[in-house]
This record gives sequence, C-alpha cells and structure tokens, in this order.
Amino acid sequence: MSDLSATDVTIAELDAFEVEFSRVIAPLSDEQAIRGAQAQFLGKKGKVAEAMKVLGKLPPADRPKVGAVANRIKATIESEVARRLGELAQAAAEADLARVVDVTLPARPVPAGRLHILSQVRLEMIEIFAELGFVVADGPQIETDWHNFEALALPKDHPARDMQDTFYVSEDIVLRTHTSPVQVRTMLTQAPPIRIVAPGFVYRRDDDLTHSPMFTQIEGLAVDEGLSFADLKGVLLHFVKRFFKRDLGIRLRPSYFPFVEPGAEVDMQCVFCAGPGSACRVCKSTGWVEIGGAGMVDPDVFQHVKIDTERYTGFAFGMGIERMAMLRHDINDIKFYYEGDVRFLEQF
Ligand code: FA5
Repeated sequence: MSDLSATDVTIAELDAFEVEFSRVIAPLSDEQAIRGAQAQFLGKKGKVAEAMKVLGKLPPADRPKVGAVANRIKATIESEVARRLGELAQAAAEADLARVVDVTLPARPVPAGRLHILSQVRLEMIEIFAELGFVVADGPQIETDWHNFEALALPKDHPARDMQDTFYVSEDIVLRTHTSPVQVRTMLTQAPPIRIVAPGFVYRRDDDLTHSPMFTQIEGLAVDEGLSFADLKGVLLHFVKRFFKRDLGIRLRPSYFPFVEPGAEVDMQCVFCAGPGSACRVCKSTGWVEIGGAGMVDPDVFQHVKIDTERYTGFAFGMGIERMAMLRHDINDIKFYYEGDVRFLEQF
C-alpha cells in the first residue's frame, strides 16, 4: 500500500463526513435536532472546520483541491438539511390539515349579495309591461314645479296640490311628488305612438306604517290613435294577474286626478283573504286593496305638450312599488325596505 499524503488523508476524512452525516441525521425527526447535527458538522467548531485546520500545512498546490472537497461536503450537508426540514414542514402541514379540515362536513354557505327587494319587484314590473310593448323612460327627481304640477293641470294654488304635500327646493323647484312629470317630459320629446313605464323615487311629507317620505312609483303612459279606457283596464288587469300569478280581478273606482279625465283609483282583489266579510287586516275586510291611480290623459295636458287632441288619446297609471312588494310578500311596515337590516333583506 502506498503512503497516503496529508492531502489524501484530509480529503478522505472530509469524504467520510458525508457518510457520517447521513447516518447521524437519519433517525432525527425534529428541527432542533437536525439543526444541531448541522452545527456539529458545519459549525465554527464543527468537524469540517476542525479538519480544515490542517489546510495551512498542506502544499499550497493541493489547497484548492481540498477546499473544493470541503465546499462540496458543505453543500451536500446543507441540501440534506434543507430537504429534511422541508419534509418535516410538509408533514406538519398535512397533520394540521387532517386535524382542522373534515372534508365530509357540509360546506358553509358563502354570503352573497343580492338585489334589494324593491329592485327585484321594480324589475319584475318593468318586465311585465315590456311584454306589452312599454319601454322604460326616466326623469329627474329634482323637478320643476311646471313639470311636476303645472303641465299636469295643477296650476299654483290649485286645491289638489295639497293631495301631495310637497318638499320645495325653491319656489319653482320641487322634489317630484310622483312619477307623472315623466309623462310630460316624454310627450315633449317623443311623438306618438308612445308606450312608456317610468319607475323611480318620489318624495312627499308623509310618514306612517304604509307611507314613507321617500318611496318609489312606477308610471305608465300610452298615447296613440283610438286608445280607450278599455285598453287601460286590459293592461292593468293583465299586469295584476301576471304579477301575482293568480286570477285576480281589478276594479276602477271613479276618482279625481287633475291630469286624467276620467280618473280612477285602481283596486285589486285582496291577495290575503277570501273576499268581503273575512277578517283581514290588509283590506280591512272589504276584499279590495288600492294599488294606484289611473285614467285617460286629460286634453289639458295634451295641450301643454302640444299633442293633437283630435287625433290622439292616451291613458296613464301610477302605482307604488313598495305597496306592490308589501302585497306580494306580506310586508307590514314600509320602514323595513329602508333600514338595511340583512335579516329582512335576506328573505327575498
Ligand atoms: C299619484 O301619485 C298619481 N300620480 C298616480 C296617477 C298616475 C294617477 C297617472 C293617474 C294617472 P297617488 O297619490 O294615489 O297617485 O299615489 C299612487 C300610489 O303611490 C298609491 O296608490 C300608493 O301605492 C303609493 N303611495 C302614495 N304615497 C305614498 C307614500 N307616502 N309611501 C308609499 N307609497 C305611497
């Protein structure tokens, strides 16, 4: 056997650390112990450092070779430590998962937003009228006195103005008290035939269980040659049957709105009781509930918007959307709509 040089001995010693380290680390199963083993070999006073102390005594030409072996051993040990720590972390994560997640449990519902009940009802109403050829029209909520009242045959100091107690912004500007000014705006900008529905917020000094200072109405207007009261009744009857998905009747009670002639209050059969006589808090045992106003467009209004009264007739109607939603879903206080309580809103 030839004599081994000091260089060969050092390299053999370093090589042996690789095997030794594998043996030391194999049974270890926690991070601290593994880090300890790493320090035992690679620490400042570790085995590799100790072995490298002889470097200064080796022939200068051999030193790079020994250094390279030392670096390789260092890299091998470090990568082995990283691999083992990775395995430990993975096993810990899996154990955690197995403990926390029972995949057989039913899923928790994810809370999802939805349309407000008034929006749902508004869209449904629009859809039913759209089937009859009505398109949506819009108008401002801050409205001129002229559009809201005067053009609708309600001149200043007309007693019927008191029917809708008004929020005035200035002498000539109001928060619209109904959606009827959209009739005026539409007729000023479109020639007949006209068929529109106009949903939107309106404002009145009004506040009780079924009345709110801000609420929503939907207006309907049709102007064409030969339209009659029978057409109005047909549209409203169709709407009520479609909206409540029941064969309900309507009745038109003579009433006064200055912008229609003849004018009527629209009643529908009560959805909550078996008719007159049964104890019902909604219709107060009459069997009928009021849902809005309607009538034939007054020639006075046509004159304001310059539509030929000889050639055209028209009908109009206006309903409260809160009211329709109350009847549809048995809601007994109008404030529920506006309070934003999710326990209420989630029911729809
Ligand atoms: C009107 O506002 C008329 N512009 C309707 C109309 C249009 C008549 C076209 C003729 C032709 P009225 O004031 O009755 O009418 O209101 C209509 C509906 O709005 C009522 O039936 C009711 O359902 C609803 N309503 C009225 N005031 C309030 C309020 N303060 N809060 C909630 N809903 C209301």
